[in-house]
Amino acid sequence: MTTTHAALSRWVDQVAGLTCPDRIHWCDGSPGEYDALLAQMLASGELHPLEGRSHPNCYLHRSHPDDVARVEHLTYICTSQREDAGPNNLWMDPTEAHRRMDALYAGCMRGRTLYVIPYCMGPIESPLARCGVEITDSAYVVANMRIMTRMGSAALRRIEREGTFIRGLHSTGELDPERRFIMHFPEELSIQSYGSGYGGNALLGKKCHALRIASWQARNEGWLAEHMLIVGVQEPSGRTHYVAAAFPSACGKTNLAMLVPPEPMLKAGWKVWTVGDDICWMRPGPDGRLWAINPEAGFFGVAPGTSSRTNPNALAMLHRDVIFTNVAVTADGQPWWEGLDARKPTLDWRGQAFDPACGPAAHPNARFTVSARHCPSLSPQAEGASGVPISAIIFGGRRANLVPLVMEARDWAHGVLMGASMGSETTAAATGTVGVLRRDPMAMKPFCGYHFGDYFAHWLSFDRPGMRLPRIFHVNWFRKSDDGKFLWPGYAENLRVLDWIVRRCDHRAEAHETPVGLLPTTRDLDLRGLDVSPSHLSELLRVDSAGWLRELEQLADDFEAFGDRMPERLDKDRRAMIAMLRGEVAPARRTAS
Ligand code: GTP
Ligand code: SPV
Ligand code: MN
Repeated sequence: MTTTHAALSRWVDQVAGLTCPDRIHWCDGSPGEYDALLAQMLASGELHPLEGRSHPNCYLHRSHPDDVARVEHLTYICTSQREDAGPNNLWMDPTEAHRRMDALYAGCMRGRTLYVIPYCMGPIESPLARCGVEITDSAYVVANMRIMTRMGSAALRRIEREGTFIRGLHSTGELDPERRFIMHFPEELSIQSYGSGYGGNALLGKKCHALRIASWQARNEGWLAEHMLIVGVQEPSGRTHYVAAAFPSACGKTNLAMLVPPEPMLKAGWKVWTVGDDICWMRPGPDGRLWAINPEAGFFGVAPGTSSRTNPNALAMLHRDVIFTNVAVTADGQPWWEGLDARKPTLDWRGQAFDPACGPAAHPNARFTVSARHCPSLSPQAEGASGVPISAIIFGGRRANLVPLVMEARDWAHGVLMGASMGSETTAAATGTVGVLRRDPMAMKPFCGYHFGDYFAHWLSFDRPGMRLPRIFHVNWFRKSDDGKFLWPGYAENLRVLDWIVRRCDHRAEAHETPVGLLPTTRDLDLRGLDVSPSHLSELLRVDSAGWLRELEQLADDFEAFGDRMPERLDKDRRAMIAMLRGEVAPARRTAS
């Protein structure tokens, strides 16, 4: 297969001239091609077979031990003006970045195959979808891209029809952390990645295209590209509200996206439909609502913690047609990770005999790659060309202290402030220290392809006549007691919070005003059948004024660091909250809407 698209054909020739591959393969996305790739990787040892009766067509990939997560310290935005990348990104001059990358790419595919992967982010017929072409020398990347995107001939036909596409060039290189870069050129609509074969560093359709480059395009074109799951929350009446939620990496998006209602709510007729688990593209429709698609076609989910108790829908997908990365293996060849069950694995994620003294058996950022078609809760709307209308946007982080279980923003601007002030403890999804609190606005700190000040201003710009904007909420499933235990049971029980949220959207639930936002009391939540002590519940819904004053004062420094492009409105609202917390303005009243 080649192409009628002259510019694409020229680019492939030019990359081949630089990288000197032995072979060039244009990916058509067919089942036969996938099978051949798997067979080749099994032969080369890039994949290991798993037990075939319990896990048909499931394979294990062990990445290089130094290449197990995204590398934020090696990820750059290369714009002609440094200021456009903002203080939230590492920046490199595009000429310098190209010089470095060309040097790394020179001859790097000798002895290897150059794969050309045409792909579409979003349902292939959707006007909200966008295409790209990734060139890679990794068969593992091709196999993952086939699951995660609409890849192959149909995408190529769309690219030939439309003309435009994002150019992504990836080479595994030597997997040397000293020779590793993930470069983005938003002005050229291109991405260059070298030296990592892992997830978000190498599957360029995901974080590089669908967030960093897409967020840049979205700003220019009046839409939003966000690190959000999308779910349909169906009430017993049959009414479904679509909700988008931004939580940082490894903070619960996949789990919320696939939630199975707790027993009493299941019996009452509640149902949660999965549209997406990681990325959301939203655009105002003619009706003024935000319409959202999931640009992905599969899930690249965190394995540790996934069990029949926490996420039965995910577990149900993990028995066939899965690529596992960096999980452990049991004596009978089944994939295993911490939290799955009480068995003991024999091999750890490195492929060595498991020794509990040497750390967890599965890498904390071990992942599964599986097609969305296998998801038992997949929404019938997930393939819809026009997307789904969003009723509520939720922000949330991993906060052991201070931040209540749920609160609602007073208005859109206050919601933007809630998103901009999000903090979360770092996780194993990126290399670096785990468990450190950092500011992660809208869960986009690692993914916004431009200046955060401009990004917040873009968010604020949606508040204009004719728009019917979603309500904005903030949640925290991760509050801990003094003895280090979670106060809230989380997982399925999070539906009790979604219930309040969707009733708020329909003016069917009460809330009381506090300086930090609108909160429910225990009476406003449906807590029937829930086993949480009254003292824990009141702690979860308490507003700690002294703690919030400290938080909002610290926020001033972070906002200042974002520089003079920060919209004044956010700081004005921040100061107004401080005034309320100090009792200079009284907020307390009850509201039914
Ligand atoms: P990325 O794919 O990295 O973007 O992560 P994600 O946001 O999809 O996170 P995911 O749902 O995979 O959850 C990450 C970890 O948080 C897993 O170990 C989960 O078991 C855990 N987790 C998810 N939801 C909850 C919850 O409600 N409460 C608690 N305590 N843990 C949760
Ligand atoms: C994340 O880190 O937010 C992920 C995994 O979803 S990765 O694809 O590596 O970005
Ligand atoms: Mn993610």
